[in-house]
Amino acid sequence: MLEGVLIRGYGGFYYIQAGDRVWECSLRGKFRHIGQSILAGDRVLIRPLSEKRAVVESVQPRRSELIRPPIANVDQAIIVISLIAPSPDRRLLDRLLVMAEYSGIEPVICFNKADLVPEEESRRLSGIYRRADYRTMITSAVSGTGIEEVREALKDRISVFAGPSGVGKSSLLNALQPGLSLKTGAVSQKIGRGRHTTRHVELLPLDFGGWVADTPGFSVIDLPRLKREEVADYFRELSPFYGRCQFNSCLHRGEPGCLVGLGLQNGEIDRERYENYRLFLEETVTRERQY
Ligand SMILES: Nc1nc2c(ncn2[C@@H]2O[C@H](COP(=O)(O)OP(=O)(O)OP(=O)(O)O)[C@@H](O)[C@H]2O)c(=O)[nH]1
Ligand SMILES: [Mg+2]
Ligand SMILES: [Zn+2]
Repeated sequence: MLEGVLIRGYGGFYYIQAGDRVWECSLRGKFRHIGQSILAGDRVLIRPLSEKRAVVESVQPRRSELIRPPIANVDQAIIVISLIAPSPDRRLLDRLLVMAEYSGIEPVICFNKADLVPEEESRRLSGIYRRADYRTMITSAVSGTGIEEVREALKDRISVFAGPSGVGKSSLLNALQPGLSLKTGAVSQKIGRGRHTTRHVELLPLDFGGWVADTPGFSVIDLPRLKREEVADYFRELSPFYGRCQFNSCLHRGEPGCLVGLGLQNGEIDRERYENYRLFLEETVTRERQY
C-alpha cells in the first residue's frame, strides 16, 4: 500500500500522486456502496496493480473541505491582489479574508506587480495588513521579487490561488515553477472563464513539494452566513477589543464606551478596514432579517 494525494479525477479515473509518480486509479467497489465521495486533495491509500495503475483502497478523514473550488484538505489560500492594473480591490480582499478564515484556511496575501509601483506603495499597503496580523508578501512575477518567499510558503502544503482576474495568479505560478506553463494574459482571461464551468479541478504537484490549484479570477463573492456579533471575529485587528468595550455586546459602531473608536484615532486600526467591517456588519444585519 502507498499513501498518496488525489490530484484530479476524470472520466471515472482518479489520478493520484504517490511516491515519484502519478497513478491512474479506479475506486474499490465499496466506495460506491457507502456513497463516499472523493475530492482533489484527499489523502488516500492505494494498492498498485502494475507500473502505473492502482486501486484506491481507502480515503483518510478530511481536515477541511472547500466548495469552490471543490478541494479537500486545503491548508492555505494565497490571495493575490495586484498593486496596480487592476488597482487593489480592498473590499474584495477583505471579503476573501473573511471567507478563508470561515473555511478554516490560513490566508496569505500576495501583493503582486511590485515592479510597477514605487516600493513605498507596496510597503504601505502590505503594512496595513501585516499590522492587522495577516501574513503578507510583496511579489513580482516579472522581476522575481518575493518568489522564493512564496515557494517557501507553498512547500509541502495544499494551497489555492484566489483573487480577481488579471492580478497575476497564473503568472506567479509559472514563475514559481516554469514547467507549469499556465496560460496568462488577456486571452486566458476569456478562455479561463469559459472553460471554468467544464474544467475539472486539478492540483498541480510542485517539484519542491506541495500542491497548488490555480483558479479563474472573480470579482464578486458573498459573505458567509454569520451572526452580527460574529463579524468582528473575522477582522483580526478587532480581536484585542473583544469584551473590553463598555458593553459586552458592543458591535463597534459608535456605541458609548467603544474602544475601537480610539483605535481608529491612534491609527491602530486602518480606516478602510474598519469601513469594510461596518459594511459587512450591515450586510449581515440585513440578511439576518431575511431569515
Ligand atoms: N508587470 C507585471 N505584470 C504582471 C505581473 N504578473 C502578471 N502580470 C501580467 O498581468 C496580466 C495578467 O496575468 P495573469 O497571470 O493571466 O492573471 P490571472 O490572475 O491569472 O488572471 P485570470 O486567470 O483571468 O484570473 C498578464 O498580462 C501578465 O503578464 C507582474 O508581477 N508584473
Ligand atoms: Mg489565470
Ligand atoms: Zn466596541
